[in-house]
Amino acid sequence: MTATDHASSVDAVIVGAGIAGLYQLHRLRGLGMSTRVFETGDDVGGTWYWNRYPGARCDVESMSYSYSFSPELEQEWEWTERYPAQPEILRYVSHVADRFDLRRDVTFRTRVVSAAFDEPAGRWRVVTDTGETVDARFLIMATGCLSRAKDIDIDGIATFGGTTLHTSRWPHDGVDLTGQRVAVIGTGSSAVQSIPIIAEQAAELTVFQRTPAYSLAARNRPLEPDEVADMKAGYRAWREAQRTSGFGVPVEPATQSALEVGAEERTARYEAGWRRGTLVSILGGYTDTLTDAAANETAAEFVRQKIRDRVDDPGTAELLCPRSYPFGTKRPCLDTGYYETFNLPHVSLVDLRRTPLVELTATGVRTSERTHDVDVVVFATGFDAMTGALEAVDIRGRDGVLLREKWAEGPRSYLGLAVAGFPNLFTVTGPSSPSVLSNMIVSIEQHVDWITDCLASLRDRGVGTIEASTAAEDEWVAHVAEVGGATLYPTADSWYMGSNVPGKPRVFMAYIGGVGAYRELCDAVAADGYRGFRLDEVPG
Ligand code: N01
Repeated sequence: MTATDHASSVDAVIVGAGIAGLYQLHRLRGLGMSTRVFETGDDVGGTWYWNRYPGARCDVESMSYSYSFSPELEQEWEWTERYPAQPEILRYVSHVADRFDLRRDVTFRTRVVSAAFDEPAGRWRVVTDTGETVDARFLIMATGCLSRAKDIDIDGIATFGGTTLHTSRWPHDGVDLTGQRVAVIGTGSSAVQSIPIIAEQAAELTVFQRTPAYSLAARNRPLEPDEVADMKAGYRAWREAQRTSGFGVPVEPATQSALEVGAEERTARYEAGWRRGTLVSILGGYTDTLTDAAANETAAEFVRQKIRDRVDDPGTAELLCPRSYPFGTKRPCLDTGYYETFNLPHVSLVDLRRTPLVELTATGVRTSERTHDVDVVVFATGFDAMTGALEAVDIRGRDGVLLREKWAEGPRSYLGLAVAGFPNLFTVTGPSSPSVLSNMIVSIEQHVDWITDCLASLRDRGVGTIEASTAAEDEWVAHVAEVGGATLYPTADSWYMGSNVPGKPRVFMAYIGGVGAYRELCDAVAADGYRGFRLDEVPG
Protein backbone atom coordinates (compact mmCIF):
# COMPACT_ATOMS: atom_id res chain seq x y z
CA MET A 1 0.00 0.00 0.00
CA THR A 2 1.16 3.50 -0.69
CA ALA A 3 -0.11 6.91 0.17
CA THR A 4 -1.99 7.12 -3.09
CA ASP A 5 -3.72 3.74 -2.81
CA HIS A 6 -6.91 5.09 -1.36
CA ALA A 7 -6.40 8.79 -1.88
CA SER A 8 -9.58 10.51 -3.00
CA SER A 9 -7.65 13.47 -4.39
CA VAL A 10 -4.78 12.81 -6.77
CA ASP A 11 -2.88 14.51 -9.54
CA ALA A 12 -4.15 12.09 -12.16
CA VAL A 13 -6.66 9.34 -12.73
CA ILE A 14 -5.89 6.85 -15.47
CA VAL A 15 -8.71 4.68 -16.75
CA GLY A 16 -7.52 1.23 -17.85
CA ALA A 17 -4.57 -0.96 -16.85
CA GLY A 18 -3.70 -2.30 -20.26
CA ILE A 19 -0.48 -1.60 -22.12
CA ALA A 20 -1.29 2.13 -22.31
CA GLY A 21 -2.50 2.68 -18.74
CA LEU A 22 0.44 0.84 -17.19
CA TYR A 23 3.03 2.78 -19.11
CA GLN A 24 1.26 6.06 -18.35
CA LEU A 25 1.30 5.19 -14.64
CA HIS A 26 5.02 4.42 -14.82
CA ARG A 27 5.75 7.76 -16.48
CA LEU A 28 3.61 9.80 -14.07
CA ARG A 29 5.40 8.16 -11.16
CA GLY A 30 8.59 9.41 -12.74
CA LEU A 31 7.17 12.94 -12.47
CA GLY A 32 6.31 12.32 -8.82
CA MET A 33 2.60 12.67 -9.53
CA SER A 34 0.08 10.89 -7.34
CA THR A 35 -1.94 8.64 -9.61
CA ARG A 36 -4.77 6.18 -9.38
CA VAL A 37 -5.57 3.69 -12.08
CA PHE A 38 -9.00 2.07 -12.32
CA GLU A 39 -9.41 -1.22 -14.15
CA THR A 40 -12.55 -3.27 -14.72
CA GLY A 41 -10.69 -6.58 -14.95
CA ASP A 42 -9.17 -8.32 -11.97
CA ASP A 43 -5.66 -7.98 -13.33
CA VAL A 44 -3.56 -6.02 -15.81
CA GLY A 45 -3.51 -6.58 -19.57
CA GLY A 46 -6.50 -4.76 -21.07
CA THR A 47 -7.22 -6.16 -24.52
CA TRP A 48 -4.96 -9.11 -23.79
CA TYR A 49 -6.67 -9.75 -20.48
CA TRP A 50 -10.09 -10.05 -22.10
CA ASN A 51 -9.46 -11.60 -25.51
CA ARG A 52 -8.71 -15.20 -24.52
CA TYR A 53 -10.45 -17.00 -27.36
CA PRO A 54 -8.65 -20.05 -28.72
CA GLY A 55 -5.91 -19.01 -31.13
CA ALA A 56 -5.75 -15.37 -29.97
CA ARG A 57 -2.43 -14.03 -31.13
CA CYS A 58 -0.96 -10.69 -32.08
CA ASP A 59 -0.46 -10.01 -35.78
CA VAL A 60 2.55 -7.76 -35.21
CA GLU A 61 5.82 -9.56 -34.52
CA SER A 62 6.58 -10.02 -30.84
CA MET A 63 9.94 -8.30 -30.79
CA SER A 64 8.33 -5.24 -32.33
CA TYR A 65 5.07 -5.48 -30.38
CA SER A 66 6.66 -4.74 -27.02
CA TYR A 67 7.58 -1.72 -24.94
CA SER A 68 10.68 0.19 -25.97
CA PHE A 69 10.96 2.47 -22.95
CA SER A 70 13.23 0.19 -20.94
CA PRO A 71 16.34 -1.27 -22.62
CA GLU A 72 16.75 -3.57 -19.61
CA LEU A 73 13.24 -4.95 -20.07
CA GLU A 74 13.92 -5.42 -23.76
CA GLN A 75 17.06 -7.40 -23.05
CA GLU A 76 15.71 -9.59 -20.27
CA TRP A 77 12.36 -10.64 -21.75
CA GLU A 78 12.50 -13.70 -24.03
CA TRP A 79 9.78 -13.97 -26.68
CA THR A 80 9.34 -17.52 -27.88
CA GLU A 81 7.38 -17.12 -31.11
CA ARG A 82 7.45 -14.83 -34.10
CA TYR A 83 3.81 -13.85 -33.46
CA PRO A 84 3.06 -13.98 -29.74
CA ALA A 85 0.02 -15.86 -28.46
CA GLN A 86 -2.30 -14.15 -25.99
CA PRO A 87 -1.05 -16.09 -22.90
CA GLU A 88 2.53 -15.06 -23.64
CA ILE A 89 1.57 -11.39 -24.13
CA LEU A 90 -0.38 -11.47 -20.89
CA ARG A 91 2.63 -12.97 -19.09
CA TYR A 92 4.75 -10.17 -20.54
CA VAL A 93 2.36 -7.42 -19.39
CA SER A 94 2.17 -9.06 -15.97
CA HIS A 95 5.97 -9.19 -15.83
CA VAL A 96 6.11 -5.47 -16.64
CA ALA A 97 3.60 -4.74 -13.87
CA ASP A 98 5.75 -6.71 -11.40
CA ARG A 99 9.07 -5.37 -12.59
CA PHE A 100 7.98 -1.75 -12.24
CA ASP A 101 5.80 -2.44 -9.21
CA LEU A 102 2.75 -1.01 -10.94
CA ARG A 103 -0.14 -2.97 -9.44
CA ARG A 104 -0.07 -1.09 -6.13
CA ASP A 105 -1.60 2.00 -7.76
CA VAL A 106 -4.26 0.07 -9.68
CA THR A 107 -7.73 -0.51 -8.28
CA PHE A 108 -9.00 -3.65 -9.99
CA ARG A 109 -12.59 -4.87 -10.47
CA THR A 110 -13.66 -1.25 -10.66
CA ARG A 111 -15.23 0.52 -13.61
CA VAL A 112 -15.20 4.27 -14.00
CA VAL A 113 -18.79 5.20 -14.75
CA SER A 114 -18.62 8.98 -14.89
CA ALA A 115 -16.23 11.88 -14.89
CA ALA A 116 -17.30 15.53 -14.66
CA PHE A 117 -15.10 18.60 -14.97
CA ASP A 118 -15.54 20.95 -12.05
CA GLU A 119 -14.85 24.31 -13.69
CA PRO A 120 -14.24 26.49 -10.62
CA ALA A 121 -11.81 23.96 -9.17
CA GLY A 122 -10.29 23.01 -12.52
CA ARG A 123 -10.46 19.35 -11.53
CA TRP A 124 -12.13 16.14 -12.64
CA ARG A 125 -14.57 14.36 -10.36
CA VAL A 126 -14.37 10.67 -11.21
CA VAL A 127 -16.99 8.19 -9.98
CA THR A 128 -16.66 4.40 -10.03
CA ASP A 129 -19.18 1.58 -9.97
CA THR A 130 -18.04 0.71 -6.46
CA GLY A 131 -19.32 4.10 -5.32
CA GLU A 132 -15.95 5.75 -4.90
CA THR A 133 -15.40 9.38 -5.93
CA VAL A 134 -11.92 10.62 -6.69
CA ASP A 135 -10.95 14.09 -7.77
CA ALA A 136 -7.99 14.61 -10.03
CA ARG A 137 -6.41 17.44 -11.95
CA PHE A 138 -5.87 15.26 -15.00
CA LEU A 139 -7.99 12.48 -16.46
CA ILE A 140 -6.23 10.13 -18.84
CA MET A 141 -8.36 7.65 -20.75
CA ALA A 142 -6.32 4.56 -21.62
CA THR A 143 -9.40 2.53 -22.44
CA GLY A 144 -8.21 0.93 -25.68
CA CYS A 145 -9.47 1.12 -29.25
CA LEU A 146 -11.06 -2.31 -29.46
CA SER A 147 -12.24 -2.96 -25.95
CA ARG A 148 -15.97 -2.50 -26.02
CA ALA A 149 -17.75 -5.32 -27.83
CA LYS A 150 -20.44 -4.10 -30.17
CA ASP A 151 -23.96 -4.99 -29.08
CA ILE A 152 -24.98 -8.17 -30.84
CA ASP A 153 -27.59 -7.13 -33.37
CA ILE A 154 -29.08 -10.61 -33.85
CA ASP A 155 -32.58 -11.57 -32.75
CA GLY A 156 -33.46 -14.50 -30.52
CA ILE A 157 -30.33 -14.76 -28.40
CA ALA A 158 -32.38 -15.24 -25.23
CA THR A 159 -34.33 -18.04 -26.94
CA PHE A 160 -31.27 -20.15 -27.75
CA GLY A 161 -31.08 -23.19 -25.48
CA GLY A 162 -27.35 -23.89 -25.91
CA THR A 163 -24.22 -22.01 -24.90
CA THR A 164 -23.31 -18.59 -26.27
CA LEU A 165 -19.77 -17.23 -26.18
CA HIS A 166 -18.17 -13.98 -27.34
CA THR A 167 -14.57 -14.10 -28.52
CA SER A 168 -13.69 -10.97 -26.55
CA ARG A 169 -15.13 -12.31 -23.29
CA TRP A 170 -13.99 -15.92 -23.48
CA PRO A 171 -14.22 -17.74 -20.13
CA HIS A 172 -10.92 -17.58 -18.28
CA ASP A 173 -10.91 -21.31 -17.60
CA GLY A 174 -11.36 -22.07 -21.29
CA VAL A 175 -14.18 -24.02 -22.87
CA ASP A 176 -14.08 -27.63 -23.96
CA LEU A 177 -15.84 -27.84 -27.32
CA THR A 178 -15.03 -31.51 -27.85
CA GLY A 179 -17.87 -33.28 -29.59
CA GLN A 180 -20.00 -30.12 -29.79
CA ARG A 181 -21.80 -28.69 -32.80
CA VAL A 182 -20.48 -25.15 -32.98
CA ALA A 183 -21.56 -22.08 -34.96
CA VAL A 184 -19.16 -19.16 -35.40
CA ILE A 185 -20.79 -15.90 -36.48
CA GLY A 186 -18.37 -13.47 -38.11
CA THR A 187 -15.20 -13.82 -40.16
CA GLY A 188 -12.96 -10.96 -38.95
CA SER A 189 -9.58 -11.41 -37.20
CA SER A 190 -11.03 -13.02 -34.05
CA ALA A 191 -12.94 -15.60 -36.08
CA VAL A 192 -10.08 -16.23 -38.49
CA GLN A 193 -7.78 -17.02 -35.58
CA SER A 194 -10.22 -19.08 -33.53
CA ILE A 195 -11.90 -21.12 -36.29
CA PRO A 196 -8.95 -23.50 -36.94
CA ILE A 197 -8.64 -24.28 -33.22
CA ILE A 198 -12.38 -24.64 -32.68
CA ALA A 199 -12.47 -27.03 -35.65
CA GLU A 200 -9.89 -29.26 -33.95
CA GLN A 201 -12.32 -29.83 -31.10
CA ALA A 202 -15.81 -29.55 -32.51
CA ALA A 203 -17.78 -32.44 -33.95
CA GLU A 204 -19.30 -30.01 -36.47
CA LEU A 205 -18.39 -26.42 -37.17
CA THR A 206 -20.55 -24.07 -39.20
CA VAL A 207 -19.13 -20.66 -40.06
CA PHE A 208 -21.63 -17.89 -40.80
CA GLN A 209 -19.99 -15.36 -43.08
CA ARG A 210 -21.44 -12.00 -44.07
CA THR A 211 -18.30 -10.38 -45.50
CA PRO A 212 -15.19 -12.42 -46.28
CA ALA A 213 -11.83 -11.22 -44.98
CA TYR A 214 -8.54 -10.92 -46.82
CA SER A 215 -6.32 -13.14 -44.73
CA LEU A 216 -2.65 -13.84 -45.27
CA ALA A 217 -0.72 -16.85 -43.97
CA ALA A 218 1.14 -15.76 -40.83
CA ARG A 219 4.04 -18.20 -41.13
CA ASN A 220 4.30 -18.17 -37.39
CA ARG A 221 7.21 -20.17 -35.95
CA PRO A 222 9.42 -20.37 -32.89
CA LEU A 223 12.04 -17.63 -32.75
CA GLU A 224 15.63 -18.78 -33.31
CA PRO A 225 18.19 -17.81 -30.65
CA ASP A 226 20.35 -16.11 -33.30
CA GLU A 227 17.59 -13.83 -34.58
CA VAL A 228 16.63 -12.89 -31.02
CA ALA A 229 20.26 -12.04 -30.26
CA ASP A 230 20.57 -9.99 -33.47
CA MET A 231 17.38 -8.11 -32.71
CA LYS A 232 18.47 -7.39 -29.17
CA ALA A 233 21.86 -6.17 -30.36
CA GLY A 234 20.20 -3.74 -32.76
CA TYR A 235 17.15 -2.83 -30.72
CA ARG A 236 17.82 0.93 -30.41
CA ALA A 237 18.10 1.45 -34.15
CA TRP A 238 15.04 -0.75 -34.74
CA ARG A 239 12.95 1.21 -32.26
CA GLU A 240 13.96 4.45 -33.94
CA ALA A 241 12.96 3.00 -37.30
CA GLN A 242 9.57 2.00 -35.84
CA ARG A 243 8.95 5.52 -34.58
CA THR A 244 9.68 7.14 -37.93
CA SER A 245 7.86 4.55 -40.07
CA GLY A 246 4.38 4.75 -41.59
CA PHE A 247 2.67 1.98 -39.61
CA GLY A 248 5.03 1.58 -36.65
CA VAL A 249 6.63 -1.37 -38.44
CA PRO A 250 9.79 -0.60 -40.42
CA VAL A 251 9.50 -1.54 -44.10
CA GLU A 252 11.43 -0.64 -47.20
CA PRO A 253 9.42 2.33 -48.58
CA ALA A 254 7.69 1.64 -51.88
CA THR A 255 8.81 3.81 -54.77
CA GLN A 256 6.60 2.72 -57.66
CA SER A 257 2.96 2.54 -58.62
CA ALA A 258 1.61 -0.99 -58.98
CA LEU A 259 0.41 0.06 -62.42
CA GLU A 260 3.75 1.14 -63.81
CA VAL A 261 5.25 -2.35 -63.75
CA GLY A 262 4.36 -5.47 -65.72
CA ALA A 263 2.16 -8.24 -64.32
CA GLU A 264 5.06 -10.65 -63.94
CA GLU A 265 7.20 -8.23 -61.94
CA ARG A 266 4.22 -7.27 -59.79
CA THR A 267 3.32 -10.86 -59.01
CA ALA A 268 6.94 -11.57 -58.08
CA ARG A 269 6.87 -8.69 -55.62
CA TYR A 270 3.56 -9.78 -54.11
CA GLU A 271 4.89 -13.31 -53.89
CA ALA A 272 7.93 -12.06 -51.94
CA GLY A 273 5.56 -10.15 -49.63
CA TRP A 274 3.42 -13.24 -49.23
CA ARG A 275 6.45 -15.28 -48.22
CA ARG A 276 7.41 -12.70 -45.58
CA GLY A 277 3.98 -13.15 -43.99
CA THR A 278 3.37 -9.79 -42.35
CA LEU A 279 0.32 -7.54 -42.47
CA VAL A 280 2.09 -4.88 -44.47
CA SER A 281 4.33 -6.93 -46.73
CA ILE A 282 1.90 -6.95 -49.66
CA LEU A 283 0.11 -3.69 -48.83
CA GLY A 284 3.41 -1.83 -48.70
CA GLY A 285 4.71 -3.19 -52.01
CA TYR A 286 3.60 -0.21 -54.10
CA THR A 287 2.92 3.43 -53.42
CA ASP A 288 -0.71 3.38 -54.50
CA THR A 289 -2.16 0.15 -53.09
CA LEU A 290 -4.29 2.11 -50.65
CA THR A 291 -5.07 5.07 -52.88
CA ASP A 292 -5.85 3.73 -56.36
CA ALA A 293 -8.62 1.20 -56.94
CA ALA A 294 -6.97 -0.36 -60.00
CA ALA A 295 -3.62 -0.70 -58.21
CA ASN A 296 -5.36 -2.18 -55.20
CA GLU A 297 -7.20 -4.69 -57.35
CA THR A 298 -3.88 -6.20 -58.50
CA ALA A 299 -2.99 -6.96 -54.86
CA ALA A 300 -6.55 -8.06 -54.03
CA GLU A 301 -6.60 -10.52 -56.89
CA PHE A 302 -3.21 -11.89 -55.85
CA VAL A 303 -4.61 -12.60 -52.37
CA ARG A 304 -7.78 -14.13 -53.83
CA GLN A 305 -5.65 -16.51 -55.87
CA LYS A 306 -3.87 -17.58 -52.69
CA ILE A 307 -7.28 -18.30 -51.14
CA ARG A 308 -8.22 -20.45 -54.15
CA ASP A 309 -4.92 -22.29 -53.82
CA ARG A 310 -5.67 -23.11 -50.19
CA VAL A 311 -9.30 -24.23 -50.47
CA ASP A 312 -10.12 -27.52 -52.23
CA ASP A 313 -13.74 -26.86 -53.17
CA PRO A 314 -13.89 -24.12 -55.84
CA GLY A 315 -17.37 -22.96 -54.77
CA THR A 316 -16.29 -22.54 -51.14
CA ALA A 317 -13.10 -20.81 -52.27
CA GLU A 318 -15.10 -18.26 -54.27
CA LEU A 319 -17.34 -17.56 -51.27
CA LEU A 320 -14.26 -16.93 -49.17
CA CYS A 321 -12.83 -14.46 -51.72
CA PRO A 322 -13.60 -10.84 -50.77
CA ARG A 323 -14.85 -8.67 -53.62
CA SER A 324 -16.97 -5.95 -52.06
CA TYR A 325 -14.15 -3.76 -50.75
CA PRO A 326 -10.50 -3.03 -51.59
CA PHE A 327 -7.73 -5.07 -49.96
CA GLY A 328 -6.55 -3.41 -46.73
CA THR A 329 -9.51 -1.09 -46.25
CA LYS A 330 -11.00 -3.46 -43.69
CA ARG A 331 -8.21 -4.65 -41.46
CA PRO A 332 -6.59 -7.67 -43.11
CA CYS A 333 -6.01 -10.79 -41.03
CA LEU A 334 -3.01 -13.05 -40.51
CA ASP A 335 -3.96 -16.67 -40.10
CA THR A 336 -2.63 -20.09 -39.32
CA GLY A 337 -4.58 -22.67 -41.29
CA TYR A 338 -7.78 -20.62 -41.65
CA TYR A 339 -8.63 -21.44 -45.25
CA GLU A 340 -7.44 -25.05 -44.97
CA THR A 341 -10.00 -25.53 -42.18
CA PHE A 342 -12.74 -25.38 -44.82
CA ASN A 343 -11.26 -28.51 -46.42
CA LEU A 344 -12.21 -30.56 -43.34
CA PRO A 345 -15.31 -32.75 -43.73
CA HIS A 346 -16.98 -31.48 -40.55
CA VAL A 347 -16.59 -27.76 -41.39
CA SER A 348 -19.06 -25.84 -43.54
CA LEU A 349 -19.54 -22.26 -44.63
CA VAL A 350 -22.86 -20.41 -44.79
CA ASP A 351 -23.00 -17.33 -47.00
CA LEU A 352 -25.19 -14.82 -45.18
CA ARG A 353 -25.32 -12.57 -48.24
CA ARG A 354 -27.25 -15.29 -50.09
CA THR A 355 -29.21 -16.62 -47.11
CA PRO A 356 -29.36 -13.87 -44.45
CA LEU A 357 -29.30 -14.69 -40.78
CA VAL A 358 -32.82 -14.35 -39.40
CA GLU A 359 -32.50 -15.24 -35.72
CA LEU A 360 -31.30 -17.69 -33.13
CA THR A 361 -33.95 -20.26 -32.26
CA ALA A 362 -34.10 -22.64 -29.29
CA THR A 363 -31.96 -25.15 -31.20
CA GLY A 364 -29.70 -23.15 -33.45
CA VAL A 365 -29.17 -20.49 -36.09
CA ARG A 366 -31.96 -19.80 -38.56
CA THR A 367 -31.17 -18.30 -41.93
CA SER A 368 -33.64 -17.44 -44.67
CA GLU A 369 -33.06 -20.98 -45.98
CA ARG A 370 -33.05 -23.30 -42.92
CA THR A 371 -32.18 -23.78 -39.27
CA HIS A 372 -28.69 -25.04 -38.45
CA ASP A 373 -28.96 -26.94 -35.16
CA VAL A 374 -25.96 -26.33 -32.89
CA ASP A 375 -24.95 -26.67 -29.24
CA VAL A 376 -22.75 -23.58 -29.06
CA VAL A 377 -22.84 -20.19 -30.80
CA VAL A 378 -19.61 -18.17 -30.85
CA PHE A 379 -20.07 -14.49 -31.59
CA ALA A 380 -16.97 -13.12 -33.28
CA THR A 381 -18.93 -10.02 -34.18
CA GLY A 382 -16.44 -7.32 -33.29
CA PHE A 383 -16.26 -4.06 -31.42
CA ASP A 384 -17.71 -0.60 -31.08
CA ALA A 385 -14.24 0.51 -32.07
CA MET A 386 -12.30 3.60 -31.08
CA THR A 387 -15.12 5.62 -29.58
CA GLY A 388 -17.12 2.87 -27.83
CA ALA A 389 -15.07 2.63 -24.63
CA LEU A 390 -14.78 6.42 -24.31
CA GLU A 391 -18.47 7.04 -24.87
CA ALA A 392 -19.39 4.27 -22.42
CA VAL A 393 -18.21 6.56 -19.62
CA ASP A 394 -20.43 9.54 -18.83
CA ILE A 395 -17.74 12.18 -19.45
CA ARG A 396 -18.90 15.77 -19.00
CA GLY A 397 -16.73 18.76 -19.80
CA ARG A 398 -17.42 22.49 -19.53
CA ASP A 399 -21.09 23.44 -19.07
CA GLY A 400 -21.90 19.78 -18.40
CA VAL A 401 -21.52 18.89 -22.08
CA LEU A 402 -21.45 15.13 -22.57
CA LEU A 403 -18.61 13.76 -24.71
CA ARG A 404 -21.01 11.24 -26.25
CA GLU A 405 -23.26 14.09 -27.36
CA LYS A 406 -20.42 16.20 -28.65
CA TRP A 407 -19.42 13.19 -30.77
CA ALA A 408 -22.94 12.40 -31.97
CA GLU A 409 -21.92 13.12 -35.58
CA GLY A 410 -18.51 11.46 -35.17
CA PRO A 411 -15.49 11.98 -32.92
CA ARG A 412 -13.94 15.45 -32.78
CA SER A 413 -10.51 15.72 -31.25
CA TYR A 414 -7.31 17.70 -31.55
CA LEU A 415 -4.53 15.31 -32.57
CA GLY A 416 -6.55 12.40 -31.16
CA LEU A 417 -5.16 13.50 -27.80
CA ALA A 418 -7.47 16.19 -26.45
CA VAL A 419 -11.01 17.50 -26.92
CA ALA A 420 -12.19 21.13 -26.95
CA GLY A 421 -14.47 21.79 -23.99
CA PHE A 422 -12.83 19.01 -21.95
CA PRO A 423 -9.82 20.58 -20.21
CA ASN A 424 -7.14 18.33 -18.75
CA LEU A 425 -8.61 15.26 -20.44
CA PHE A 426 -6.27 13.15 -22.56
CA THR A 427 -7.15 10.17 -24.74
CA VAL A 428 -4.31 7.72 -25.33
CA THR A 429 -4.55 6.55 -28.98
CA GLY A 430 -7.82 8.43 -29.26
CA PRO A 431 -9.83 8.72 -32.47
CA SER A 432 -8.11 10.76 -35.20
CA SER A 433 -4.64 9.59 -34.21
CA PRO A 434 -2.79 6.77 -36.07
CA SER A 435 -3.69 4.22 -33.33
CA VAL A 436 -5.31 1.24 -35.05
CA LEU A 437 -3.48 1.94 -38.29
CA SER A 438 -0.20 1.27 -36.55
CA ASN A 439 1.68 -1.05 -34.27
CA MET A 440 -0.36 -0.07 -31.21
CA ILE A 441 2.52 -0.10 -28.75
CA VAL A 442 4.52 2.38 -30.82
CA SER A 443 1.54 4.73 -30.88
CA ILE A 444 0.78 4.18 -27.20
CA GLU A 445 4.33 5.06 -26.19
CA GLN A 446 4.30 8.14 -28.39
CA HIS A 447 1.07 9.43 -26.83
CA VAL A 448 2.09 8.60 -23.27
CA ASP A 449 5.48 10.28 -23.73
CA TRP A 450 3.82 13.36 -25.24
CA ILE A 451 1.25 13.59 -22.43
CA THR A 452 3.94 13.12 -19.78
CA ASP A 453 6.14 15.83 -21.28
CA CYS A 454 3.09 18.06 -21.49
CA LEU A 455 2.21 17.59 -17.82
CA ALA A 456 5.82 18.24 -16.79
CA SER A 457 5.85 21.40 -18.86
CA LEU A 458 2.54 22.62 -17.40
CA ARG A 459 3.87 22.07 -13.90
CA ASP A 460 7.09 23.94 -14.65
CA ARG A 461 5.11 26.91 -15.95
CA GLY A 462 2.49 26.88 -13.19
CA VAL A 463 -0.27 26.07 -15.65
CA GLY A 464 -3.39 24.47 -14.16
CA THR A 465 -5.50 23.66 -17.19
CA ILE A 466 -4.80 22.83 -20.80
CA GLU A 467 -7.59 22.71 -23.33
CA ALA A 468 -7.70 22.23 -27.07
CA SER A 469 -9.18 25.22 -28.87
CA THR A 470 -12.20 24.64 -31.07
CA ALA A 471 -10.34 26.17 -34.02
CA ALA A 472 -7.39 23.76 -33.65
CA GLU A 473 -9.78 20.85 -33.24
CA ASP A 474 -11.78 21.84 -36.33
CA GLU A 475 -8.62 22.15 -38.36
CA TRP A 476 -7.36 18.74 -37.21
CA VAL A 477 -10.70 17.04 -37.90
CA ALA A 478 -10.68 18.53 -41.41
CA HIS A 479 -7.07 17.42 -41.96
CA VAL A 480 -7.79 13.86 -40.80
CA ALA A 481 -10.80 13.70 -43.15
CA GLU A 482 -8.82 15.13 -46.05
CA VAL A 483 -5.92 12.69 -45.66
CA GLY A 484 -8.33 9.77 -45.16
CA GLY A 485 -10.44 10.91 -48.10
CA ALA A 486 -7.44 10.66 -50.40
CA THR A 487 -7.31 6.91 -49.72
CA LEU A 488 -9.61 3.99 -50.42
CA TYR A 489 -10.46 3.46 -46.72
CA PRO A 490 -13.76 5.38 -46.80
CA THR A 491 -15.04 3.15 -49.63
CA ALA A 492 -15.35 0.15 -47.28
CA ASP A 493 -17.94 -0.55 -44.63
CA SER A 494 -15.53 -1.21 -41.79
CA TRP A 495 -15.12 -0.61 -38.10
CA TYR A 496 -12.57 2.08 -39.07
CA MET A 497 -15.60 3.89 -40.50
CA GLY A 498 -17.94 3.03 -37.62
CA SER A 499 -20.19 1.30 -40.13
CA ASN A 500 -20.16 -2.07 -38.34
CA VAL A 501 -22.34 -0.61 -35.57
CA PRO A 502 -25.93 0.18 -36.58
CA GLY A 503 -26.62 3.91 -36.20
CA LYS A 504 -22.99 4.91 -35.61
CA PRO A 505 -21.93 7.92 -37.73
CA ARG A 506 -19.96 6.93 -40.80
CA VAL A 507 -16.63 8.72 -40.27
CA PHE A 508 -13.08 7.53 -40.91
CA MET A 509 -11.81 7.56 -37.33
CA ALA A 510 -8.05 7.10 -37.67
CA TYR A 511 -5.22 9.29 -38.97
CA ILE A 512 -3.50 7.77 -42.00
CA GLY A 513 -0.79 10.43 -42.27
CA GLY A 514 1.79 7.97 -40.90
CA VAL A 515 3.23 7.33 -37.47
CA GLY A 516 6.48 9.20 -38.12
CA ALA A 517 4.87 12.26 -39.69
CA TYR A 518 2.25 12.38 -36.96
CA ARG A 519 4.91 12.26 -34.24
CA GLU A 520 6.64 15.24 -35.87
CA LEU A 521 3.35 17.16 -35.89
CA CYS A 522 2.72 16.46 -32.21
CA ASP A 523 6.28 17.39 -31.28
CA ALA A 524 6.03 20.63 -33.24
CA VAL A 525 2.81 21.52 -31.40
CA ALA A 526 4.59 21.04 -28.06
CA ALA A 527 7.72 22.90 -29.18
CA ASP A 528 5.51 25.79 -30.23
CA GLY A 529 4.23 26.25 -26.67
CA TYR A 530 1.34 23.81 -27.17
CA ARG A 531 0.00 25.53 -30.24
CA GLY A 532 -3.75 25.12 -30.55
CA PHE A 533 -4.23 24.70 -26.81
CA ARG A 534 -5.34 27.26 -24.25
CA LEU A 535 -3.24 27.20 -21.08
CA ASP A 536 -4.59 28.73 -17.87
CA GLU A 537 -3.11 29.23 -14.46
CA VAL A 538 -4.14 27.06 -11.55
CA PRO A 539 -7.62 28.28 -10.50
CA GLY A 540 -7.89 29.96 -7.12
O1 N01 B 1 -14.18 -8.06 -35.34
P1 N01 B 1 -14.48 -7.57 -36.84
P2 N01 B 1 -12.95 -8.93 -34.81
N1 N01 B 1 -24.47 -10.92 -38.47
O2 N01 B 1 -15.33 -6.36 -36.71
C1 N01 B 1 -19.46 -10.07 -38.55
C2 N01 B 1 -8.33 -6.54 -33.86
N2 N01 B 1 -7.93 -7.91 -33.62
O3 N01 B 1 -13.17 -9.13 -33.35
O4 N01 B 1 -17.94 -7.48 -41.98
C3 N01 B 1 -23.50 -11.54 -39.12
O5 N01 B 1 -13.25 -7.46 -37.66
C4 N01 B 1 -18.81 -9.05 -39.42
O6 N01 B 1 -19.39 -9.05 -40.70
P3 N01 B 1 -19.37 -7.67 -41.58
C5 N01 B 1 -8.13 -6.25 -35.33
O7 N01 B 1 -7.79 -4.90 -35.47
C6 N01 B 1 -6.63 -8.17 -33.77
O8 N01 B 1 -12.74 -10.10 -35.64
O9 N01 B 1 -19.86 -6.58 -40.67
N3 N01 B 1 -22.19 -11.21 -39.06
C7 N01 B 1 -17.37 -9.53 -39.39
O10 N01 B 1 -17.13 -10.60 -40.24
C8 N01 B 1 -9.50 -6.56 -35.87
O11 N01 B 1 -9.77 -5.97 -37.11
C9 N01 B 1 -6.20 -9.45 -33.63
O12 N01 B 1 -20.28 -7.94 -42.68
C10 N01 B 1 -21.88 -10.19 -38.26
C11 N01 B 1 -17.23 -10.02 -37.94
O13 N01 B 1 -18.54 -10.29 -37.49
C12 N01 B 1 -10.37 -6.04 -34.77
O14 N01 B 1 -9.70 -6.40 -33.57
C13 N01 B 1 -7.08 -10.46 -33.34
C14 N01 B 1 -22.86 -9.49 -37.53
C15 N01 B 1 -16.60 -8.99 -37.03
O15 N01 B 1 -15.31 -8.78 -37.43
C16 N01 B 1 -11.77 -6.60 -34.74
O16 N01 B 1 -11.71 -7.99 -35.02
C17 N01 B 1 -8.41 -10.16 -33.17
C18 N01 B 1 -24.19 -9.89 -37.67
N4 N01 B 1 -25.18 -9.27 -37.02
C19 N01 B 1 -8.83 -8.87 -33.33
N5 N01 B 1 -22.23 -8.51 -36.83
C20 N01 B 1 -4.77 -9.72 -33.84
O17 N01 B 1 -3.88 -9.08 -33.33
C21 N01 B 1 -20.92 -8.62 -37.12
N6 N01 B 1 -20.72 -9.63 -37.99
C22 N01 B 1 -4.50 -10.77 -34.75
